Amino acid sequence: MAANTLFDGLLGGREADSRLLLRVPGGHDWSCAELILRCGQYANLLLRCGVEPGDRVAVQVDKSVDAIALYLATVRAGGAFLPLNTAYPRAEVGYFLDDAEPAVFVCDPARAAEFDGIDARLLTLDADGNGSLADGARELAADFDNVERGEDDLAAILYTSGTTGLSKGAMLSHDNLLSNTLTLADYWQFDDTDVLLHALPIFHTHGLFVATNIMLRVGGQMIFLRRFDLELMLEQLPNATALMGVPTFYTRLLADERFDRELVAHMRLFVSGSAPLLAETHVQFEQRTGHRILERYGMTETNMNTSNPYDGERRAGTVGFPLPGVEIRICDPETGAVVAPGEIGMIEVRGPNVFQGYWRKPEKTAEELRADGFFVTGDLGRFDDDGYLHILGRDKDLVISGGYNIYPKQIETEIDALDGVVESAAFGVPHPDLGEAVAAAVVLADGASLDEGAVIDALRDRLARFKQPRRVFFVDALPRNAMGKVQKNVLRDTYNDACTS
Ligand code: MCA
Ligand code: AMP
Repeated sequence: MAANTLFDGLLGGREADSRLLLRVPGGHDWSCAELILRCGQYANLLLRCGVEPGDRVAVQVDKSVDAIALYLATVRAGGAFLPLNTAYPRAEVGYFLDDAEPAVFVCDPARAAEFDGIDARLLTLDADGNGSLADGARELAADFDNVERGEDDLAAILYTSGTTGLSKGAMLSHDNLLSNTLTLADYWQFDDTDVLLHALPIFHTHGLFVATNIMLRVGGQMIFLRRFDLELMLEQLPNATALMGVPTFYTRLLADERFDRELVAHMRLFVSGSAPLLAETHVQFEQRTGHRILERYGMTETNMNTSNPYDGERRAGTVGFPLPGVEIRICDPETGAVVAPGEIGMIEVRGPNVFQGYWRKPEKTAEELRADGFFVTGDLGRFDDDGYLHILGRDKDLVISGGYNIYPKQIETEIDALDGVVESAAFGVPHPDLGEAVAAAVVLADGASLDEGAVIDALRDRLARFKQPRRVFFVDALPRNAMGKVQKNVLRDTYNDACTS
């Protein structure tokens, strides 16, 4: 069998492993062997569809075990897996299809008509595993001789927005993903006795490359929920040993009195990431459950960079230490020089986890990936005297809402395009459930009569719901500094309680 770094590292040689891998409450439970069989059929279908090494397979489907099989099939077939948030409307998906030029695009059957006439081969897959993907694969052999792929070959492209407002495809190699999986599985002490309650979406790093890859690698089980559903979470927590989530998971659980010490007495680990976990949530969680949440820090371009320790002190409000094999330095954002110990600066990362660059954007890659291999994260931080990394802000203009990253520029571009709008500024405001939510300040042309509802309505087909402003304010002029730059901090202060009062 030809070597395929990522697939071999996650599931290699386990074709006969009949242990349960994925438990789907109310649905079918999957053994490891069954997953590999389905994956083999999908890989055969992808080759029939003409997928060649390095080709992109773009996927916008609901969370399901079949979607995991499709991810693994793409990797085995030598392709680059390109998952897309199911919340993206046609207009947003169009950008990704144009930019990535996938050989195959898989979407929900209910949305297939929206994609009539696209250049890629169109297949469908619904949340229950039905659609033309399954139909086409059903008669195909499950045996599949992996397409040979080495450490540096492309395994996935994940889009992440930039300050320009347009998303860039972060190219992740087989070894970027596998090396991080091995490091994390070891650092967090996962093994085949673990049962992970999996409620994250699988179109982002956290749910796919952290949670899923680790569990595939160690041969533990996942209880696979379609989404975060509080009742199901409370029902399933007693069956799990570990949970990975964004801070909203933890604040929602804490808001329910049934979430108590007894319910999670047997749990081994709670991991939080993708957005800052408030120190008060950390403290409240420990008081309620006796467990200390383990917070870690990562990015689409780098997978995971730092983590609080498994055995040592998990320090609230910090993201812990650089992971083994990962180097972190703090630099002056202007000059790039390393700052004095304890000083605040730009967080830069180097290691086997750091991506290969942005898809077809060498100039963007050169801006963010230094010649010596350090990646400029756009996050500001400092190390404390004990070596814990604190994230203190962002140099990049970014809103993190419920763990989803939203780049204001994209929202501003859409609002500015509306008739009657002179200019706009989008910014984050505190939100009790989502951490932050998007608000916008808009300057109207003389005589224009747009109101808040009309602006939000106009964005409905243009932007995913989670990116749409929760509040829109009309102003005579945007606050600017002497350089003419919009002062988002002033807007944030002015409208600080827009989503809390
Ligand atoms: C849903 N809505 C949102 C969000 N999610 N709005 C803003 N931000 C969101 N994150 C919208 C819905 O469309 C709906 O709109 C309304 O808010 C309420 O939806 P609700 O049913 O409460 O939402 P939900 O389905 O329960 O989802 C909330 C959630 C979910 C559980 C926090 O967003 C989630 O699973 N987030 C995880 C994101 C994640 O995996 N991030 C990792 C990225 P309406 O009411 O108008 O219909 S990877 C990453 O960041 C890095 C690499 C890392 O370090 O991990
Ligand atoms: P993404 O755009 O999805 O790659 O998200 C990466 C960004 O999420 C990072 O650059 C940080 O700004 C943020 N992030 C991830 N984990 C944490 C964390 N534990 N604390 C604060 N911010 C985080």
